[in-house]
Amino acid sequence: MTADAVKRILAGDVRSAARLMRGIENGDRVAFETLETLYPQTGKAYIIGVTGSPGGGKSTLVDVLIGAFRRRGMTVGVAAIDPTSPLTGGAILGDRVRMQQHCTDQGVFIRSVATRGWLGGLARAAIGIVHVMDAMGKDIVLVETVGIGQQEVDVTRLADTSVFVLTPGSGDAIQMMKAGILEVADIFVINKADQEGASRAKVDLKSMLSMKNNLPDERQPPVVLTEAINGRGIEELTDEILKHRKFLVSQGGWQKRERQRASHELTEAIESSLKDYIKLSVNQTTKDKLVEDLVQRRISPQAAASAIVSQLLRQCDTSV
Ligand SMILES: Nc1nc2c(ncn2[C@@H]2O[C@H](COP(=O)(O)OP(=O)(O)OP(=O)(O)O)[C@@H](O)[C@H]2O)c(=O)[nH]1
Ligand SMILES: [Mg+2]
Repeated sequence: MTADAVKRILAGDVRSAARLMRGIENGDRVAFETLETLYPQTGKAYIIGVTGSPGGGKSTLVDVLIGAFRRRGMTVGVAAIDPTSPLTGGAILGDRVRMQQHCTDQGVFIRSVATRGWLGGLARAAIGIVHVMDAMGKDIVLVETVGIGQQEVDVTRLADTSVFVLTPGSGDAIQMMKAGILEVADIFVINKADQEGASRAKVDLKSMLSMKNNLPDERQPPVVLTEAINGRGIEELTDEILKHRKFLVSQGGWQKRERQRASHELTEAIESSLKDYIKLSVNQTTKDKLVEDLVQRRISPQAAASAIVSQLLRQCDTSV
């Protein structure tokens, strides 16, 4: 990408940004180089993660949140991350349709991110796409992911405020405890509050939260009831998000999250560089021979890996 394209992205140009994002999704080297040029211009956007179980209403919620932030004069970027296989790409289409009402608004940029098969690639692409939206000058970047598990924890590391969405009577609570969500989410939303059991779910969740081992000055995450389909509770949710931002800024927590994010990204970058290095450096004949040894049970996978790593380290030693 040219210096001109970088300039256009910084000025908020949608087409250049979309092209760069496509490159990032495809793992294109040039795209990642462009991202490096943009990196010094990032770090200004406020990143909000929206996670929760499938079908809980995250996209509908994001859609109405876009409206709420726009009414408060903020520009918004949305990265809807779809970890499902390309064969079941329905969710992406659904998101596009659902958020279509904003497609003529210059202050909104929506992008679906599909995986290219492996999770590490998804995380890397998602972070890259958030950086591009940040560089475009979006005040708020909303990141939507599906599922309960490790992935939320990862997205939480990426977000300044993480919002966890559950529904009445879905039995998500136990899963959440298992996945450690209670510890990492900043705001809980019980969406589909028009359905039975919403107030009960709120009481249960609040009592679970109060049983956590809170430090005396630790903030209790609020629980907000919403009906995303008709916008009920959205102003309150927006207020809570902005309140959390204020809290982070006043406590120095924003810088702390920025630091965590940078550290996480550094680890990812090291791992991905090492993977690339290993792919390029391990001699195919050596690998084939070790595979044969494994098949014949002459060596264990761990011992084979150690043999390769020692060889790589020796190569490094002689090259410096
Ligand atoms: N009754 C009710 N239905 C809702 C509400 N919010 C969303 N829905 C419906 O729930 C369904 C799923 O909504 P989505 O916004 O696609 O949910 P999601 O969590 O993004 O789904 P995935 O991304 O596929 O995991 C849709 O049919 C919505 O219309 C709500 O407040 N009340
Ligand atoms: Mg969705």
